[in-house]
Amino acid sequence: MKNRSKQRSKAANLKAMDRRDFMGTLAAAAGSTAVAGALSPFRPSASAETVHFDNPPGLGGGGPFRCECDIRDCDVEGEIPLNIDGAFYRVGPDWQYPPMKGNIPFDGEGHVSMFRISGGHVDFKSRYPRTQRYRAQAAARRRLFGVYRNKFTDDPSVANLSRGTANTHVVYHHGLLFALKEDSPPVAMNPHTLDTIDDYYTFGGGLHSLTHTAHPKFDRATGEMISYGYEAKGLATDDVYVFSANAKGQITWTCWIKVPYVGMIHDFAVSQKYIAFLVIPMATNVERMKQGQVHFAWDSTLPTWFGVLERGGDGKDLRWFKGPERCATHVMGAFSEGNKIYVDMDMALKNQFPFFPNLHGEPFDPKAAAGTVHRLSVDLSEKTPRDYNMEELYPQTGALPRQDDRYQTIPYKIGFMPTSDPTKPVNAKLSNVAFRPTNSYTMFDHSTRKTRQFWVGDDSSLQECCFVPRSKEAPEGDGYLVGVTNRLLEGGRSDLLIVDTAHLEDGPVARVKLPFRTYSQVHGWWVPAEDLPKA
Ligand code: V55
Ligand code: FE
Repeated sequence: MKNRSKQRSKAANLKAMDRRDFMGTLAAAAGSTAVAGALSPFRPSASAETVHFDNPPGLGGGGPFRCECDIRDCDVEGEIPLNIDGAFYRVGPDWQYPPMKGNIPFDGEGHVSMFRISGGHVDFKSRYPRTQRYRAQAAARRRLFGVYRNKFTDDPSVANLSRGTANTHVVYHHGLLFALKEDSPPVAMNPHTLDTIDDYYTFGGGLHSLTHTAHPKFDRATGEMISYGYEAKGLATDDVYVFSANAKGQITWTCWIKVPYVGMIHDFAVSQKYIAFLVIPMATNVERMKQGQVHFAWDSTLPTWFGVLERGGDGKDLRWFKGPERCATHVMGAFSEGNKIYVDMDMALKNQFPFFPNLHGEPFDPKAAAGTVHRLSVDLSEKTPRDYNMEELYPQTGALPRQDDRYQTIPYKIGFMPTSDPTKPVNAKLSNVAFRPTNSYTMFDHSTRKTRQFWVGDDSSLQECCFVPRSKEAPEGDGYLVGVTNRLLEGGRSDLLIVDTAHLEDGPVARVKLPFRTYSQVHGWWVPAEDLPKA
């Protein structure tokens, strides 16, 4: 061995080494009993079986990605403005193991990625949060959890573990990156390394809810994070835990409230004075869960309920206002004026999720699932309103609305949303694409009700966008939109686009080209470099 290696060039030695490692890894990954004992220190457990993904359900197509990776200095086309310094985080479901039959895209393991942008350079990193679920399954080398938010379908060995996938949103507070799923407490990660710090974060023991939303809100003036958990005392409980954590992460205010019926409360609204919840007919259904089905079914016989309570109170002032069957998941922005609260959400007539079944057997209706931006409001000085008000603000259809996040909780006028413009062409080579791609980012100005539009072109589909202020004190909405797009003529290969909000119509100022198609994002978050802890 020694003699032979002397005769080899350095490069040849390296090659041989690579090959040996590669073979060992392959054998281990395959979990084949025939070779694993001989070549690899990793012995598959007795229950291991071959891992094979047979076209599992996913968001946006492309199949599971599963690759944790680091790229120093991504390929950039165009010029990244030098005033952009910070990190764009994103998360989405990315199956760790082949899912159980009947499972849905929303149950894949969360995979977090970071585009660290500074000095015109971009470094990319991605890691799976080490949830309790991820680690148990990695150790067993197989799936141990059943279908979406249904503990009745789990392997008995995981009965005492958190089911959280951390796949829905990433936000940053008191030095920690939180990967969030609404059925479990936050998973805390190191914002530089994406290493998992705590797989069940309770704010130092202060969190008395078994769940935590994916959509906390941030009050820039106080540094507070205002948040909640629904089904907070366990499966199908009608309890909601509402709380605020100060800039140091200490929980300083909490209250408990009850909902009229138990349904999905995916997002909420916080103004300076009030907190509001919308309960939608995506109802928790334990009976169906016991039959092996997912957590929710759409019950078209149910109304929506809009609940409002005062921030900082004991929750006893909570009032519920009724509305018709509607589906609404995300808040663009919210504010109060005197005793009035205004909440802007994308809203559709019926179930917007084809993979959550309709309880009464109605077929999924894509037309009734198209959402537009609505303004919900109530005047709390009126003694007897029974219904909340709603107004459709714009005709553009889309989902995943955002705002300039510096304006969370305060009066705002600028919103953003990925939209599908039916008047724009689809590339002729994409005649096989069954859906109309999300082809635009629309910017909404509520002060004029005027809109502006970035059209991505005829060959791409956009994921959620996130706003980056041009500078710390830049006017509302003045800056950049960042978001990942899939290049459909290149197998869906992913670019991060940077679009200047002052020149939306002119196309991206820079395009960060990833050498692969990454998993689809649910939500993303921007953190300015000055807010990050020292590395
Ligand atoms: C949403 C996403 C979820 C979920 C519940 O967009 C609601 C809404 C990715 O998981 O579990
Ligand atoms: Fe969401």
